[in-house]
Amino acid sequence: MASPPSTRSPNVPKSPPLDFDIQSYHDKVESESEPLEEVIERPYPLPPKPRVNKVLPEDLKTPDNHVERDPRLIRLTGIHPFNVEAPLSDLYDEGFLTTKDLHYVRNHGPVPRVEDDEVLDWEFTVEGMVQKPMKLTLRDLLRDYEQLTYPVTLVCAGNRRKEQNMARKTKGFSWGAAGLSTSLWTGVSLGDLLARACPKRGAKYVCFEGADKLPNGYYATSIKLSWAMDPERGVMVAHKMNGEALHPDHGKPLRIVIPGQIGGRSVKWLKRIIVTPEPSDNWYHIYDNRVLPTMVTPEASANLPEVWKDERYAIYDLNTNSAVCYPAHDERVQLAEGHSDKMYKVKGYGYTGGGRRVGRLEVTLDQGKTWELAKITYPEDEYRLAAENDLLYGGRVDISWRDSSFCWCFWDLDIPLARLQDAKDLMIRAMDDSMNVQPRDMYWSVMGMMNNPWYRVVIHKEDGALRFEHPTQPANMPGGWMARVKGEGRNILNGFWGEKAPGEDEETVEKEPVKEISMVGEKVTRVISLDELRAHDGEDQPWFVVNGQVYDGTKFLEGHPGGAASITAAAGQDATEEFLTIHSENAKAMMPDYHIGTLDADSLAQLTTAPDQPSTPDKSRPVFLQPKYWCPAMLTSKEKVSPDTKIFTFTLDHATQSIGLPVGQHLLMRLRDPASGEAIIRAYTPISDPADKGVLRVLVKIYYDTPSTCGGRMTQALDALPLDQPVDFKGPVGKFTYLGKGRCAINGRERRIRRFVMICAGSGITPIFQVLRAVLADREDPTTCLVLDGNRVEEDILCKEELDTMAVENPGRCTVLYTLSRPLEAWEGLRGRMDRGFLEREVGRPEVGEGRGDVIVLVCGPEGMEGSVKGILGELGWGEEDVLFF
Ligand SMILES: Nc1nc2c(c(=O)[nH]1)N[C@H]1C(S)=C(S)[C@@H](COP(=O)(O)O)O[C@H]1N2
Ligand SMILES: [Mo]
Repeated sequence: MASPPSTRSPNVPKSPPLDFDIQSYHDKVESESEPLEEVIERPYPLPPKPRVNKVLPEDLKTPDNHVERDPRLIRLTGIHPFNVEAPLSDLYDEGFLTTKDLHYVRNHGPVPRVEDDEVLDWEFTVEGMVQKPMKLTLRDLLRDYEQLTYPVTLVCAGNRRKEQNMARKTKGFSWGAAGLSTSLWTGVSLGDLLARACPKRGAKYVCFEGADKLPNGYYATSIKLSWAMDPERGVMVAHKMNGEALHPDHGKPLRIVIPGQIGGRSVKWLKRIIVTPEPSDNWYHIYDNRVLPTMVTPEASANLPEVWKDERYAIYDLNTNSAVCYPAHDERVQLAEGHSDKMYKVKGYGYTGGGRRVGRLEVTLDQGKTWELAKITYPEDEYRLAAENDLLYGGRVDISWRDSSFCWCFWDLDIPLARLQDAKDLMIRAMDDSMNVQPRDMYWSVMGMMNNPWYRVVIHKEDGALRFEHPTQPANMPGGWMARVKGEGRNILNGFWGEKAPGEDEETVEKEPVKEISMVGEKVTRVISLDELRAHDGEDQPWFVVNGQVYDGTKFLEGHPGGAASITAAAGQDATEEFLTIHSENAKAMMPDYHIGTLDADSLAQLTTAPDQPSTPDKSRPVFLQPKYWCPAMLTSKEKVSPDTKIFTFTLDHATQSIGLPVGQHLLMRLRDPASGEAIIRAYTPISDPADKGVLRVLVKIYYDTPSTCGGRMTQALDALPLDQPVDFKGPVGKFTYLGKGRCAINGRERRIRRFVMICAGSGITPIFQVLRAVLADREDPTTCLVLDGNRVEEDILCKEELDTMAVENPGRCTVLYTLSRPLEAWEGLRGRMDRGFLEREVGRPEVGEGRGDVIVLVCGPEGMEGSVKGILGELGWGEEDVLFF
């Protein structure tokens, strides 16, 4: 009888694995496996012959320009990062084992580059709560440990997510039903490795960290130590896939492979194995691969760090799932007269998790009233027949001792065409040996993971033929009954796949109107190349791109509320992300007027994948802010200055680096939504002194959710951000600059003034404060300032101490008046809102004659306040050119 790998007796490796006289790891692979394959009759399948691929043209401009790929793969997240699945029929047609060519790929970022001659020297560690921490190379792993080879199906937790996205948008991209693949993996039992390191008492988890550095750190996650040590679980540290060294997309040179669990735990490009008492605290462990409760909306999830961190919502074992592969989507089957007894073989795949096994697969043709058992085949079982000493790719295959199942299975059922013709649809469901059965209805959740309702294929009868319609097509590909039903205004989640419920009256169906603002000019047909676009990357006739459309920003230069700088900063560039996150529906509705053409497809691909900034921004540069690209600064402290306001301090690249923000201008701050990775961008004016170096301080009022209103996405995400995390900045932007001694620049035009009236409310003080401080800091500046600051209660007044000090120290030049709408009795200052009476009294009418134009009113506050101030000042005779809104 064979025995499991020697997990608990680490010092006696079973078969001294490969007698390694390592010349080249790659030569080894060939010389070892090929002759054997010819000689031995193996009772189990071997992988199909892989193709020889090239680096694809679309990858050349990306950091993955060293990775050879198969062009059949469908890209799910644009060109980069590489997230792909094969066309479902192609995947099925390869059979039980998938080649590297069609194996799905899930890369959170660029693929680490490892040359062939570096592979054997690849170092990794086993550290943390172990008695013997180890640092070893792949060479050591090959030489000192027993090698194993067995098939494992990897499945991304997002498999079939497109269906969830159709029902209701989730925070994940749209996988079809081909987000899974099976390979023969060769490597070492993780249990063997850990046993040699001797985990200490109290150790409960094993964390894995990859070499891919991502926006929120290295990719890492964890599983339970007991699983890692259990031979039945089969967790492997793998260095070969289908007999070849790992393909770069699949972890070259070393990865974890965890059978029965979601792919997300199988860390690629493995650098560290860390034994810990707690689960991983890595960002990707917390904010990815979770099924949050179904009522948590995408918006709410952004501000629920405790919910994300709740281990009960982390996914480990896969759930039960299945899909139809044939008939394929849009397949047609001719119905020949008199041949109604003809059969069609319906077929597909099934899988489940945790080493369990699919025990039945059932087909219904009447929407679940009756079911029929399909035939199941389990090719994985053929490997259980391998001879005791069978070596494949240098690894022992023998798994006769193991009971668990690690792979997908196949099902098929012959159905008379006549029956298919009579049916509306065909559905499949799987049940595993724990009797976990796929549900009829989807469990929708924020990340759209583990989607596994009955897989439904609609049957259409057209011109003497049957046409089959799958639920969706991957990525943004059109097609599928879900899109069709949705387009008819019906609700996919009504329990009847969006069809009319029995007894339902057509009238009662509420249509969801689909409303989107068009940003393209109807008559615009011009096709624009990247070269033409790039010719307009300056201040003269700036062109920019949103959603692949080209806009001419020239006419915006003067009137743009964000100032000319934000247009010229976008010139020649793809501004989609910034534009869409900053602008209102109204702004979007104005866009057709400025639309001049469409970027051709190649140009767009180049533009959107070109790194938008130097890959290593020069950290020694004297000025932090860059107008054309985002630069990160570390959040190093948060200081509460009022019940809902904090000062966030960011550390710049070095102690003498200046911020680079002219007085009166703003910067853009970009955060990633913790859940989706979606960008959130807002403009802020820092509270830092422009002369400060090495740090940037931003005062932010946090708009918390209340029972009746949704708070601010940006401010809550910033508040939730842990310390020592990077935040991106870009700038400056803004139409107003204070040049000193009464000189201002408005939209680039200079103007001299004698007096500022500064009207603000709440955190609107920040841009005002910036200008006020600059005026007063210069003893020779004769400009006078009147600050009118409106708030609800005294503790809402921000920077009050600083403002009071400024007023006391500059009696002739600075007056600060606070007014409170809900003051306590003890309040001695002004009372009431900044209404007409107040403004008439404190600001008055503009001077006429000689003094005209000597005064500028700066206004900053909530939208409602700015609107009413604008109206009142207009009535008092102030011209538009004299009142500036931040
Ligand atoms: N280092 C690293 N490991 C990783 C990932 C990653 O982005 N970086 N993606 C994970 C996810 S979500 C999945 S589904 C699998 C996909 O493995 P594959 O690309 O080899 O199919 O890798 C996992 N391991
Ligand atoms: Mo995944």
